[in-house]
Order: sequence, then structure tokens, then C-alpha cells
Amino acid sequence: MPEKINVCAYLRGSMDELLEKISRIRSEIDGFASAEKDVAEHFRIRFIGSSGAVKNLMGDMKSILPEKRKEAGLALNALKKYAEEKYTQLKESVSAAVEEKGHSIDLTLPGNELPVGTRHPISIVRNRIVSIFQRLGFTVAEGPEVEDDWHNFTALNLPENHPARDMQDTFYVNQDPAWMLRTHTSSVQVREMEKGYMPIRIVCPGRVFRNETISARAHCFFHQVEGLYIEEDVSFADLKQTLYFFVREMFGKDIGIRFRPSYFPFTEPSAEMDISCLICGGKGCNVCKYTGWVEILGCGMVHPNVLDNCGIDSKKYTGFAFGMGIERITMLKYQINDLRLFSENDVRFLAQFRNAI
Ligand code: 2NL
Repeated sequence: MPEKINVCAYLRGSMDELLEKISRIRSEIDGFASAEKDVAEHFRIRFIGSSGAVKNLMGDMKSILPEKRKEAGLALNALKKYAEEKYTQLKESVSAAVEEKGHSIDLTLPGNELPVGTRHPISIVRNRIVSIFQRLGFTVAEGPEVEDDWHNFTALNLPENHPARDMQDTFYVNQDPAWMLRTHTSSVQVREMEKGYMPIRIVCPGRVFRNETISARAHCFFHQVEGLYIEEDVSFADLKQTLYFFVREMFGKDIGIRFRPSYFPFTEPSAEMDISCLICGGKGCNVCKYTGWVEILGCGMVHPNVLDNCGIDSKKYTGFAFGMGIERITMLKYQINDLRLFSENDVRFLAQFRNAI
């Protein structure tokens, strides 16, 4: 019966075909060696996945003679196992290569934030003040925090019974009136004048000490920048222009200034400089106490007695000097209302100045 023979030949052909396909797939599997991540994935889709080559061959089973199905099934299962083992191998080689090359990082993930410190607002403002004066030709001078009476008081024309020397204001070392924590950085300027060079154009930033009860507006230490310029023919006009340049650089071009007559033992004449209130722009608020102006520094022409005390001929040379509290300027610039914040080192306060300039 030719028909039956034909059918058998067709089915025998199917078994041979299946075995041939299996062997072709095996050699294709053997060709996979790369340790690349996407090659392993490509392998999985090509052979193991739900529409992979092995699964496809399962569909061929229906054209296999029933008595041959067991053999075909075994061959297919062996192929499936072969492909899976190869896939495991490929994956392992991928992770080994990743370890070796150090490529296990997912570069698309956001980075881990590293805890970095911030500059203290007092340092930020001190650096700005100093650099403005450096651009005008001033250099920085520093000196000791423990001073003797001469450099802190006497040379600066502070008479023996001047209230500034009072035990209540000054921290004396072991109650000895000859030694103290400096009450201003003018003592550094005295030391500089005594060196005997000319001209003098310096700024002196530093920490100073006053014996005060700690509150929102007063502290037992604070920071100052003092400035001194001595040469022949230095005038009060030079002082005004220098300080006007400073405040415009520090607070912006729209700032208004005014000078009020004042008194300091070490300058004559003396003045205090106000700037227009940064908070209300001059309209009046509680920062400027409804005057539209806030005081930012004291200044004046160096008293001839101070020049003479430091070995400078007061008939030949004149000079101006000024002093400002860094805390005060910082509070105005960043609208800080309590002096104690500067020394508590609360990171929630300090971190706010991460991007300050
Ligand atoms: C203020 C006022 C001032 C000075 C400091 C000074 C220094 C020398 C000679 C003369 Cl060596 N004067 N310094 C002058 C006027 C005012 O400071 O309110 N400071 C926070």
C-alpha cells in the first residue's frame, strides 16, 4: 500500500529531520562563548525563552511516530538541559568578568551623597572683607590673642583710668593688669607700626574678647577686621572713598552711606559709618529701629599720640583707621538675629551657608 509507505517515509523523515535540527542547534549553542552581559541575554531568548529554539522543537513532536516519541523526547530533553547548562555557564562568566573589570556599578543610579563640611559664615564674610581690601592694595597682618597693656591700651592713647580698661570689660590673665586677652585687633596694628616701615596699608582680621554677659546681642568673644593706612598726606577723603568702595563691593551698588561724628581715644576726628537698611531699603523696620540706617563700623584719622607712641613722626605722616565687627556684618548680610548661633556649631544652621558667597 503505497500510501502507507509514503506516510511512514514522511514520518521517518521527520525523526531524522528532528535529530538533524537538534545537532544544528547544539553546534550553534557551542558557538556562544562571549562573556558579555547582553550576549547571555541574547542566548536566553534564542534558545531557552518561551519562543526559543528548544521550545519550538517541542512542536515537532506531533509529527514523530508514536514508537519513536520516547527517543525524540529524550533527545529534546538532553538538548534542553544542554542549553540551560550553557546559559548558566555564560551567566557565570559574565559576573566573573564584571568582577574582574570592576564594572558592577550601575552608572545610571544617582550618586551617594558624601557628608562634606561647610565654611563657617564668619569665615565666609571675613574672607570677603579681606579680599575687597586686598584689591585696594592692603595686606593681611596677624598677631597674638594674649596681649600686654602697651599694645592693647597704652600705645592706643587709652589713659590709665579709661573705662575700656575696666575689669568688667577686659579678661585679664590671672588678674594681672599687665596681661590680657586682646579687646580689639588694633594691638596687631600697633605691632606693625612699631616695625618702622612705610607706607603701612594693612587689614587685621581676628578674634577679640570682652567680658560681657552672653545674649542674642553680646558675646564674650567676637571677630573683627581693623584696617590702617599710613603715608604722607593721607586724608579723611581717602578714608571715605575707601570705605565707600568697600560697602558697595560688600552689599551692592545701591547702598547708601552716611558718616556721623563719634569718639574713639585712638582717632581724631572720629566717625561712625551707617549704611542704608538692607532689610527695608530705608523705609524703616525693626532692624534699623525705624531710622532707615544701620551702623556698620567705626573709623577716623589716627590720633597723633598713637603715631608718636609707635615711633612714627606725626608731623610728617597721617593715616586713617577703621574697625568693624564681622558678626555684625554677617548678621546684616544673612538676616541672622542671634549672635549665639555663631558659636553653637549647630549643623542645621551652618549647612545653610553651603552655597553662600
Ligand atoms: C569699632 C571701632 C575702630 C580703630 C578701630 C585704630 C587702630 C589704630 C589706630 C587708630 Cl592702630 N585706630 N582702630 C579706629 C576707629 C574705630 O573700631 O567699632 N570697632 C568694632
